[in-house]
Amino acid sequence: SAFFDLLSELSDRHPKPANLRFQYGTAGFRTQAHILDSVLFRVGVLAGLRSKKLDGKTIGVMVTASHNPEQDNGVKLVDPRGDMLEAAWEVHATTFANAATTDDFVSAVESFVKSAKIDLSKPSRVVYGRDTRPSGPALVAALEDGFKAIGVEARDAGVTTTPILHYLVRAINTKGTKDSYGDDSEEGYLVKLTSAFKKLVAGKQAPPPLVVDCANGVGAEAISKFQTHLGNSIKLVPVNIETTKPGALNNACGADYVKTSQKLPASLVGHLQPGQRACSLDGDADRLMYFYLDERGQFHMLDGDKIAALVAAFIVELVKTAGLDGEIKLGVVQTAYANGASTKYLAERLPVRCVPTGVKHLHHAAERFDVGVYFEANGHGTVLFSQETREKLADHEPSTPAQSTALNHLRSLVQLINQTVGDAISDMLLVEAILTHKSYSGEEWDSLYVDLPNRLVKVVVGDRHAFQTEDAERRLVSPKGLQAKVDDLVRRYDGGRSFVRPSGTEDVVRVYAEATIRSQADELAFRVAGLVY
Ligand code: 16G
Ligand code: ZN
Repeated sequence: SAFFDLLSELSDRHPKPANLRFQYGTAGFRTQAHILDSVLFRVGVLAGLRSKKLDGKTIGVMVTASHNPEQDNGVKLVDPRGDMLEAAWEVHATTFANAATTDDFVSAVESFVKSAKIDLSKPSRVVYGRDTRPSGPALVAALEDGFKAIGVEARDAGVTTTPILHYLVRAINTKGTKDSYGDDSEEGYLVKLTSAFKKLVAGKQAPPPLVVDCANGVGAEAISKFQTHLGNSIKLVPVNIETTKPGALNNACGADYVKTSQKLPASLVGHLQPGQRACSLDGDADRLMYFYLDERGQFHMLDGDKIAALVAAFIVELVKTAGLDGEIKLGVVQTAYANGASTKYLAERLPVRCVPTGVKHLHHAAERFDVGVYFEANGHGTVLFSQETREKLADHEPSTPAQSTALNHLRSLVQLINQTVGDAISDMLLVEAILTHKSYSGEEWDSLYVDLPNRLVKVVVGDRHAFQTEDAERRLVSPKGLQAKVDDLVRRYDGGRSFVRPSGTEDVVRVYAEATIRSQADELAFRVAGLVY
């Protein structure tokens, strides 16, 4: 047919490199940019088919490799509600990407269309964006060829952050309905979030300026647009904003650098004043890490766990003050990497659940609560308000001025928080609003609880798939007998905790350990790693 002829002709322009295997994993497809051309083309085709399958609902495609090096790139699909691609379709993405030739690809599409019962006469719509990577434009061109092959009505969101793209998808699909998520434009997003922030801090003294490390990525452009809308409600001081300087992206800066090296972004060394609050975004602005230097110039980091503690405690308090205690069920979702001290702090205040690593697991578990707070220690997270809760907040009649104020704050939080996915800038404004309400400095926020010393080690093994876990990755079921040995070691350390899990993004096994004393946490990690090796 004409459809498959065009598909075949365009596919020929994007041949798959031989001897390479691609996998749609937790972060979509992600690898060195120069081998991704065929993958982008095929993802364009798949996005179009997914839209047709969902009756023309708009699908999102984001081209980014987030915190990874500049020479990498990647691509991820976004489902109509703004959340991640349904897991069942990850397999189809992988199948498409690995078809060896154009003929193989076309027949893979043909048989998929049949088995998934896709009506090719349906409309298909996609909105797509990319980060600032130099490889972006060429990869987007390949993606657009994929759209062309399917006849997609494609909307180019240009260079944008991952969370803005997720927002756009949800806003487009809810446009004109009672669930409207906001105007379906970048301007709509900025207005929605910044007006909510201004309402939350109205009448309060603006905090001292906040230094924002933009990782030399797309967050830099977003931050400057935010500042325009925020006026003098808060002063942001963006640094690492060189989005066109070769090699600068995520280099010695950004949320991942700060978290893994537990250091200041290199450009801030000698420049950040003691006590001054600062935070880092990652390369696509969906992760956030706060930090400050104490009086002695010592570095302190406020990671995703600290953000979860601050945010959850604040919402618990507002719900109580609003007179909605008992009516709204709050909960927190963490992974095994959450610092034990954060879990203890949170569990004293609300239910805490632990799930396997990866945003989709956290997001789904958080949806089970009326208000679900989820954060990974690495700084990715958000808060989800269920439909019923949003309606309850909108309709509830307060009976005192105090109740009314708290209720209005909760309503503003619903607007301020990007509920489609973790959003570093939305989360940053959330943190700033809470610090303003509490008149907390970074140091006071930090003292909510004291982190247990911890250590993360990666171990290169023959076959990481031999390592299988249960209980949200906290225990090994195979290799047989290994968990008992880990347990044996852990028992010998005061406050000891350790787990072993295969990485989902690298060919390694990760070992995490914590203990009451620094040297013991290190020792435990290295001894457990010794068992794995
Ligand atoms: C991916 C996940 C992230 C997780 C990380 C763990 C998403 C969108 N991203 O980047 O949430 O923390 O993988 O990596 O789910 P690992 O399996 O190599 O430890
Ligand atoms: Zn990211």
